[in-house]
Formats: sequence, C-alpha cells, structure tokens
Amino acid sequence: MQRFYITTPIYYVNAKPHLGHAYTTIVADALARFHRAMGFETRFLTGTDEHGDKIVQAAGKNGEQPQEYTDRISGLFRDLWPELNISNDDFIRTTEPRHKKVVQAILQKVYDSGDIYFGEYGGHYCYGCERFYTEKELEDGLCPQHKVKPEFIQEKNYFFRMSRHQQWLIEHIKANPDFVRPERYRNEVLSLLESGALDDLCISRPKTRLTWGIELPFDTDYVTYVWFDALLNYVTALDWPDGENFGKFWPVAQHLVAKDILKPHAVFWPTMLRAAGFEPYRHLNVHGYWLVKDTKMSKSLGNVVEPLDMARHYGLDPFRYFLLREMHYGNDASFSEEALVARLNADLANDLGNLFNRVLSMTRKYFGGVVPAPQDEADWTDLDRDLKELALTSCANFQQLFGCVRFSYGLEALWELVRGLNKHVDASAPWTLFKQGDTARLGTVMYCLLECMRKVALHLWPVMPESSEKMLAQLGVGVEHGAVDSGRLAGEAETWGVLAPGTALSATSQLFPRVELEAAPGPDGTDGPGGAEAPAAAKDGRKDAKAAAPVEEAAKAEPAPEIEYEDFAKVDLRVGTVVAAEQHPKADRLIRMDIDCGEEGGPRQVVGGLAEHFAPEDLIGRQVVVVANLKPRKLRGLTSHGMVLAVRDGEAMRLLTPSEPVNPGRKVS
Ligand code: ME8
Repeated sequence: MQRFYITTPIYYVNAKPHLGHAYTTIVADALARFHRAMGFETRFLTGTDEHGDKIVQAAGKNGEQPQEYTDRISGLFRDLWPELNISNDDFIRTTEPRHKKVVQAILQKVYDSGDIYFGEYGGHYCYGCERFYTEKELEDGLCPQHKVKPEFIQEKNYFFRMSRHQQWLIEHIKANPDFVRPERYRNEVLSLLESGALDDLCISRPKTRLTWGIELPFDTDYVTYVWFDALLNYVTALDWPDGENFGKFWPVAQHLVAKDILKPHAVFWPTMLRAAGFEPYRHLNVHGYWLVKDTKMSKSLGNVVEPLDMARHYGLDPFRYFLLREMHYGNDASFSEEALVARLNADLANDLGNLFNRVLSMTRKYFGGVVPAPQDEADWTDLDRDLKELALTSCANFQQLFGCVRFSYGLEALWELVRGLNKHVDASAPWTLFKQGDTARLGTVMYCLLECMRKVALHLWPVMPESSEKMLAQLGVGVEHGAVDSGRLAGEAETWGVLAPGTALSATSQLFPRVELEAAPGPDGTDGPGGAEAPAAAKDGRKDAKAAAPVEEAAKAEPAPEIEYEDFAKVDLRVGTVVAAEQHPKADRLIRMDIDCGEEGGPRQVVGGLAEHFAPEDLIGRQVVVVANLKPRKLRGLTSHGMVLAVRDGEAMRLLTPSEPVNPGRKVS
C-alpha cells in the first residue's frame, strides 16, 4: 500500500494562532485528505514548540510559569484545529516525556558518532530567532528578521559538525530536484550552501542562561538548543526507534513550512538526520507569506487575521477554498476580505453554486428528480464526448497538481471543468430538447452533467469536506456508500459512469449563497467597502464576480467605437521572447519579465499582472505580443516598458502568441 506522512511546523506557543498558522495546517489537512481519498495510508502530524528563551520571556510577560503558560497556549492551538476541520492523527508537544526521551537518545547517538564536540564560540545572538548570527549574515549590524541589534555572546558550548555533511547535502539536493520545492527555494538553499563553508551549529545553551529546555544526556550543565530539539518532533511522533509507524512513514515524510524557517528545515534537519543515521525526508514543501497590505502579518504590527472570525463569518469551507485557491504555493499572497468576497462570489456562488442549482432543478423538472439513463456512447454528439474528455483531463490534472502542492493550479484545472459544465448547459440547451420531446438526447445531456458534477464534488473533498459531502448527498451518492477518505478518488480520472441511473437527487441546492462584505473595518484595520482605497481586485475587475461570468456574456459586451486605420497604426505591436521572469518583489499579482524584442539594447523590462495565472518559470521561453511603444509606466516601483497582450477566458488568462515561433522583434500587423 502507498503511504504518505505530512507534518506542519510545530508552532511556537509565544502567541495565539493566526491566519499563517491556520494556512499551513489547512494545507496539510487538504493534502492528508487528498492522499487518504487516493487510497494512501496516511499520517498527519501537527503540534507545538515549547522550549527556549522566547517562551520563557513570553511566560514572564504574562506573569506565568513556563509550564502553566505553554499548557494554556498549546491548548489554544489544539482547540482551534477541530474548529477548522483539521484531521490530524497526532498532536505533539515538545515538553512531553516521549519527546524528551527521543531527543536525548538521538543526541547521545550523534555524540557517540563523533559529530558533536565541545568548544568556545563568540557570536551575535538574536533572542527572537534564538540563534547566533555571523557578522556576514547581519544587515547593517541588525538581525535580518527582527531588525534588532543582537547581543554578542561568548561562551563554551556543544557544537554539531554540520560542515561535515555540507557536500553530501549539496549532492543530495542536486540529485533530487524536488527535495526542496518549489524550485526557487531549492535554488536559494543551493546558493546558500555553495556560497561558502557551512558553520557548525551550536546546539546547547548553558543552564546558567537558560533552564527551560531538554538536558543534554552527556552534560547536565546544558540544555538543548531549541531547533535541535524541535526538529526531532517529526520522528518522535512516529515512535522512533521501535514503533511500527517509524518504519512505515519515515521513508515517505513530507514537511510543510513557510520560507521563514527554510534554513533549519533544508540545512540543519537533513544534516542532523544524516548524522543520526536516518534517511532524509522525501520533500520539503515551502510556501510564501500571507501579507496584509503588503506587510507580513505580525502581532506587533496589529495586522493579524483571526482565522476563526473568517471561518465563522464566511463559512469554513469557503474560507479553506479561498486560502488554497488564492495563494500560489511558494509565492506570497495578500489577504483581504475584498479578495475573499470576490473569490467566493465568482468561483463558489456563480460558477459552482449556479451549476448545482441549475442542473438539479432541471433534472427535477425533466426527469422527476431521478438520474436519467444516457444513450449508448456511439449515439453521443461531439459535445458530449468533449465534455467527458474534459472531465477526465481536469480530474487527472487536479490529481497531479494537487499531489505536488500546486493547489491553486489544481483547483483552476477543476474549475475548467466547472466552467465547461456551465457552458455545456448553454450549448446543449436542455430546455429546447425538452420542448422538442427528445428525451433520449436530453437523458444523455443531463446524465453527463450529473456524472461530471459527482466528479467535481468528490475532488473538492480535500478542500471543502463538508460541502463536498453535501454535494454528493444531493447527487444521491452520500458518504453512506463508503467514506470519501478510503480511496474514493483513486481511478476517478479514468473511470466514467459511476452515477447509477435511477438514483434520486435533491430538488435544489443552496450551498454557496452570494456573500457581502461587512461594512465594518477590515482585518487590517482599514475601511471596509467604500473606504478610501478600492481593493486592487475590484479595481482591475479581475476578481469581481462579473469577471467570472460565462464567456458568452463577455462576448456580448458592447463593441468599442470605430477608429481610423491611422489610429491603429500608431500602436507598435511586436513579438518578443520572455527570457527571464520573476515575482514582483512588492506585489503578488505582478510578474517582472525581461522580454527580448530583438532590440540592440537587449531585453526590455515589462511588468504585467499575470502572477495569478502563471508561475514566472512557466513564462520563460514563451513568445508573446508586446505593445512596444506604450509610454513607460511605474508599477509598484518597477518601470514597465510596454505591455504583454493577453485575453481573459472566464477566469483563466491566455497569452497571445504567434502560431509558429518567429524572430523576436517582428512587427504584428
Ligand atoms: O517557526 N504566512 O514556529 P512559528 C504564512 N516553532 N504562513 C505563516 C505566516 C504568514 N504570515 N506566519 C506564520 C516556528 N506562518 C518554529 C517551527 S518546526 C520544527 C519549528 C506559519 O510559530 C508558517 O508555517 O513561528 C511558518 O513557517 C510557521 O507558521 C512559523 O510558526
């Protein structure tokens, strides 16, 4: 049997959980559910990280003892997860005896192998990060994360010979391109490793300075450095060394983290594992930050989004859908209630909700609410055949993309089917077939729609479990026929015709009503709708519900007024090749590109709002049409010399490109 083991970071208990913690945990939950539904034996771990200076300081500020304080805050995390429908199998706390035992055993193992030594060290210590920085790593003498001056500390400590494993790690990352993914983080780690010798890692703290930690087994005057302790939670929870779970799940371990803790997970952890004689984990899946008004959420800035408030107000499943659909895993994304509302109205109320409402009520009207029998496939039209093919392709794409943590693209692939189904209703006009009394063809049309809707509902289970089960129940395939989590998705990209003719359906479906923005202040403390600054999504219309209306409606838009040929001739359209592309550093919707338009001065910089639809690496090498004589314009600090032409198709975006490659710089006429 195939297996899957997924972990979240264990969160610090120095503050209560916020959107960032909820995001990683919801992603882990969706992945765990997806793998269960694909028939994998799955284990899902989360927990809390409870030792170290940071926690002692936070407890002190609250006038509490560390144990009392960690019990309380860890409880907040533990209690939040069921409210977000998180299906973790275990919740680990680093203050538990089971963890202490493992940390001490592994420290002793590494010590005995000669990879831990005693030495004196002076370094710049940041209490926020709980780590030493070298001179080189500081920015203007300050900690790059916390922007505070670290304290210079000189003391005797134990060190882990990390440098000994540097070359092995470089080779391992090179030989396993998706060990750290997405690729930008793999490159970041490789360049960090290749830029110079890796320092050894200080893994102890003298008890004279800190007692809240796990005592070193070979020197009781010291406690363990919090990262050496924390990372080991991933093996403690598998009952290393004797537990059956360790043998079953360690070989397929995958971690989820944000980019803030890339180095400990991509450098400390694999080298620690090697020193302790373990195999490396399978994948480190690194995501970006949720930003509020372009700034990372943080308690001190007061821009923290409360996940429970959002889930209670907009519904848990829609909130989970938004998080997975909105963030391109790996990139930063902006959180705003405006974006949330626009997304829910466009994707859930308009596309998915309408589909269910329309098709169920038509089935009630035409077939008394019972699944009709389709014709023999030989009698189908091309429309029916195309729809079936679209369904199987969308499901296959969803499964492939979701499994390699490209959630937004996976959902977009599924939405191609959802939108295709709405188009199919319009194109095959069941109401006309009904009027004409063509019951045989009408039966095929309705059957195909319903069978595809069943596939959509099933694939949404990892993301929106409760809504998925409701949709399935409306289609007469309730979970009483077998829980979705025991392999029900497997085979869905190849099979057809599971929905049995004769099955009774619900008469209506009111799953995703339109949502409104509250006029109350937004989570970032700014005005709600009607505030001084209109939300970016609404401004460019991209996420406005109307933007996602069926293409037919868009095509009906009023034609623009006539222009003279001379007016058109003023526009200099050129074919260019994208030679470099990257996320705009300050705007998650924008991509900065270097486009070769055959000009002497080399490629020109063009900035475009493509990030929602394309990963930068997917653009490289593509030929595009550029408006070359557009006045340069600054977009969030970067000058764009021209514009790339694209066309919106429903919610998708397509690039205009020549039918065959041409020399860069060719004029479009
Ligand atoms: O680092 N956007 O714990 P932590 C997205 N205890 N994700 C965010 C986020 C944001 N704005 N803010 C936080 C620690 N996260 C250590 C981990 S693991 C052995 C030890 C999420 O409480 C994201 O997953 O600071 C990030 O990596 C994690 O919370 C950091 O949690």
